[in-house]
Amino acid sequence: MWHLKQTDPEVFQSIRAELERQVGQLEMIASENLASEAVMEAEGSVFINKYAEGYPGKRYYGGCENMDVVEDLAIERLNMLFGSEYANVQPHSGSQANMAVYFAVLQPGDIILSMDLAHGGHLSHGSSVSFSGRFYKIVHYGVNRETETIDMEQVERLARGHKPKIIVVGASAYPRTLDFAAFKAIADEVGAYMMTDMAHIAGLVAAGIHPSPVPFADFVTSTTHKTLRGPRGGFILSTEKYGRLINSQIFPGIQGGPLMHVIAAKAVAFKEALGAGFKTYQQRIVANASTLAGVLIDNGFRLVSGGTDNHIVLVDLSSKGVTGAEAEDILESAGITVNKNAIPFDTKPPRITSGIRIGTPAVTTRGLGPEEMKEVGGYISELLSRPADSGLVRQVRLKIAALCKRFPIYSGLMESWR
Ligand code: DSN
Repeated sequence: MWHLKQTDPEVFQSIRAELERQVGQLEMIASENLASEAVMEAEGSVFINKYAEGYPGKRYYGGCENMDVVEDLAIERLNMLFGSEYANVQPHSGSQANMAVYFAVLQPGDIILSMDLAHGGHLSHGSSVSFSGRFYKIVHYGVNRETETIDMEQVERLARGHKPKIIVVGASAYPRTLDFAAFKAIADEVGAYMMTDMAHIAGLVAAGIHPSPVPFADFVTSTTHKTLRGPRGGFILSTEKYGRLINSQIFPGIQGGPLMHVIAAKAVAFKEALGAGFKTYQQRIVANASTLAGVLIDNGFRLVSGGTDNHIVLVDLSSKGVTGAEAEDILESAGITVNKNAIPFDTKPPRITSGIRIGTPAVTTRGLGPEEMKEVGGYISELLSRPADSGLVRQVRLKIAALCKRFPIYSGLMESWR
């Protein structure tokens, strides 16, 4: 990184400090992961210089032959990964993937039936502070107060009563399996489109660990950087029938030039996901989350829905005398990064919350397994049971540092950023 070090020492120093932070702590934010060096090389390549508005073979700029090769590769690999007919790999993010689907099939004021953000949904599924809540009429379903799993009777009742134009299935803080067939039956009954936003579980779906929405949903959207472990970005899957419509809504509908360096990195990540070790990796993510959940329950913590089927553990801290915000700070001081998260029916505001969301994709990428999850779960339990004990924080920090040394990441990068 000689050039950056010479020309911009401030930015060089920030990136090196971030590398050291990622190397020296346990990343347990459920939506984050550790992309491979190959993915990062593709994203940091000369593709960053190129405009390629349009689609392969139909560009508005000259010199796009290498762009076409890579975008075609990304599309082919993505369709192979999910068994889909059509893919668009240009969305800059999951929100823009969702926006393109809404723009494709909805008119302003149409009704979207989606999961409430406060129960684990997502901003772009109709939150009043997002474009989705400003352009459309939103009806929310949520989880059952007892089971804390999606209340399918409520979904059915709301769908029959409101006749939504689209039903959105997907969440950002839901630890249980989604029943796509049940949603599809409801969507068909009321004549609604079905869109699944599988951003969180895309890696699990690719590996066959979570049922696939592809056979059921008219549109499947996702990000590429969560369990799928690619660069930051989005994509849309559908059938050929909707291909032209979706393409035109992404470009020129809501985006200009595609980020071709990111599309190159997506292609690399999709190849990795098609590779031999990916299924085992996803199985280990789920096994690690399950072990962590078990340890927390054994230590007296209440988990939303009582456990997990996927990569997410949502912990209710309300009986522990510590808020989600405080827990996030304590764990971060000890070298474990998580995020505060509302639990269903939370009485605290979003910046405080009664819960934390813990995820296992990144620590599993590092190589931690169930034995280490027992160790880490023990530290989390101790820290949150004795939140005022600063000596304990220091002790755990040293243990986490030792664990990180045992499971190193980005060793080559550490050398090149010295
Ligand atoms: N912000 C992401 C998450 O943390 O789940 C969703 O977009």
